[in-house]
Amino acid sequence: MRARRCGGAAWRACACVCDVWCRCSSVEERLTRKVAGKSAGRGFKSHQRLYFLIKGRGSREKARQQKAKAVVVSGEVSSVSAKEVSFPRDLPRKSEFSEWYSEVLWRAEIVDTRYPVKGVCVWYPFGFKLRNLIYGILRSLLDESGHQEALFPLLIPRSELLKEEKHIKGFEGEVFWVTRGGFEELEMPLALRPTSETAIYPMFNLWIRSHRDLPIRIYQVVNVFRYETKHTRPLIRVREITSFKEAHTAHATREDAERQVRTAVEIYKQFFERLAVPFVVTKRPDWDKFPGAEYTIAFDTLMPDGRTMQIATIHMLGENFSRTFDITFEDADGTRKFVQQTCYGISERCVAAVIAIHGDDHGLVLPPEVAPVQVVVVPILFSKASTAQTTQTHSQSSQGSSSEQSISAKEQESSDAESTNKRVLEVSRSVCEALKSAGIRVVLDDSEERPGAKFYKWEMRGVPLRIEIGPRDLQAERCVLVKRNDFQRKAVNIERVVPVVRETLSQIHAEMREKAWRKFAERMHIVRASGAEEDGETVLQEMSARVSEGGGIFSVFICDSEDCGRRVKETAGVSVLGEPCEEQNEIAKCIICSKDCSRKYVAKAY
Ligand code: PR8
Repeated sequence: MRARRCGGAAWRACACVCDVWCRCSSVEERLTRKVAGKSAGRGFKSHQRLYFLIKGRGSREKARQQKAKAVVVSGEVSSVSAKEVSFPRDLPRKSEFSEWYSEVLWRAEIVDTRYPVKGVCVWYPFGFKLRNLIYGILRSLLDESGHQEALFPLLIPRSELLKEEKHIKGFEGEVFWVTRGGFEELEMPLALRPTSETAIYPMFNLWIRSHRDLPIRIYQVVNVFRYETKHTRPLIRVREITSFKEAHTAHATREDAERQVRTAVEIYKQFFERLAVPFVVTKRPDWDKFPGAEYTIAFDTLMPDGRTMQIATIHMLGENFSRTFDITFEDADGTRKFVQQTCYGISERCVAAVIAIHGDDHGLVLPPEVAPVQVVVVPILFSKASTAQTTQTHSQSSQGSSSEQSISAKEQESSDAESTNKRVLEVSRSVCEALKSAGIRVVLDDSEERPGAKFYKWEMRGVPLRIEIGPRDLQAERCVLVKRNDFQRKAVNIERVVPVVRETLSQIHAEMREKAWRKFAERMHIVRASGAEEDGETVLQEMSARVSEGGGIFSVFICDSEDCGRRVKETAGVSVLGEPCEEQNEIAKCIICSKDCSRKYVAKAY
């Protein structure tokens, strides 16, 4: 039976262009099914469908252009042999970032975008493990600094959501509404939380009575929904943010709330350092702050295409929400006061940043601390064919003659090869066990695939370290370590494998961090101060040219006004990120209006 073809977003995203529910869930499975001529109960008849199955998520146009190069251009699926399949060596180069990014997401099994709702995706188990390891760091940093994890409802009554005027003004265009329950219209429509201030603060109103209840520092990791109208992109701009870590705090004094803002900045710095993700920290312009905040501090990183991505924000709410939700406490002197509040958030963009910043032409490169598999052990065995061939020769010759002499030298070789293979496997297993006992996430790949295919698979998944053990290594009692970040190899005595692996994993982190920050610094452009109006024009032109050459972050004199922010966007295509949070003492003329001002970072932003 022919399956229904998927429509809308799912249709565009569908890897095999057959139907959205084709269930070819993993890369290997797709390949196996294709080779076996099966398609999970769905018919892949045309060569073009097969092409998509092999090649993945290219556009139809791309498929047409490359058809001449396709592995199979006609005929039935079952006629394809595994050897003929060029998949999956054709990952787009990282320099074609957009294509590379979407290919890597499914080839490395991070998320599947075929779910038939625009802007939402499904985490594969491997991707979810990566996500959980990353969020594990965040959770431990928050727990260690006095935060407590809680969980609030997804649904927010309309009356609560509308209470804070500026907040709702900022979010009204992004809210998904639940208006019916079964057959009945709801008396009070319910919003799917776009963020949880208006779910949490009515409860703060009930929980906070006295100064002894303060400070409160809670966080939750939940899904929130935002009806994004801009182009959606997996993990980067989604309508269901599945991994929204939001922290909310309440304090007795302004100073304590300000201190909390600084603490949050420090927590986020540590978090991104552990992911080896470089960033700048800026205070957003007043016209671009979080709806309902007094001010917003943001972390931005630089993506490979030269655009910045906001990866975290910290908001000083002051008394804006506590006045609206009447969150008061009795101070030590008996007076009633409004609490001072802050909130700060991070989404799955942190996972996107890790993928985008460290990945290369071979796929993911993961920082060891968050890699779901930190080490893969690949035994290099004599091929099955070479061991089986001689066995076959033996049985044939035994049928023809019973002579003892028919046991050839080849047979001897075969049995030697088999016992060497056995030994290689034993040593590989023991290396694995030793690493596992040392708390290292290790996998032994003793599957039937050839070493090249295994290398490819684990490189795509960003496994930081590969250990190869082959027959020659056995004699020398060593194994070979291959680092994913630079493919450097080194031979290590098997006895010393655990400490050397540990050292090498930390070395990999340090090297990844150094490389990421170096590349980041290379794309930070300090634009000289302008003295006159003509200078401003030149600066805008130069910036505009640089943006199209490769982007980056520009440090430039521009004032705080929204008009100047809009002008710079129109003329040079860059947005104002904000004022760097590090100390600044330089003042010069705004490149647009010539007023005195401090430096701001500007960039083409996601
Ligand atoms: C708050 N309230 O909500 P924020 N897809 C992926 N990530 C996103 C998206 C999206 N559509 N929109 C925002 N983010 C505050 C703080 C509770 C916690 C990411 O703040 O609206 C961005 O990285 O600034 C953003 O910095 C972060 O969520 C927090 O969202």
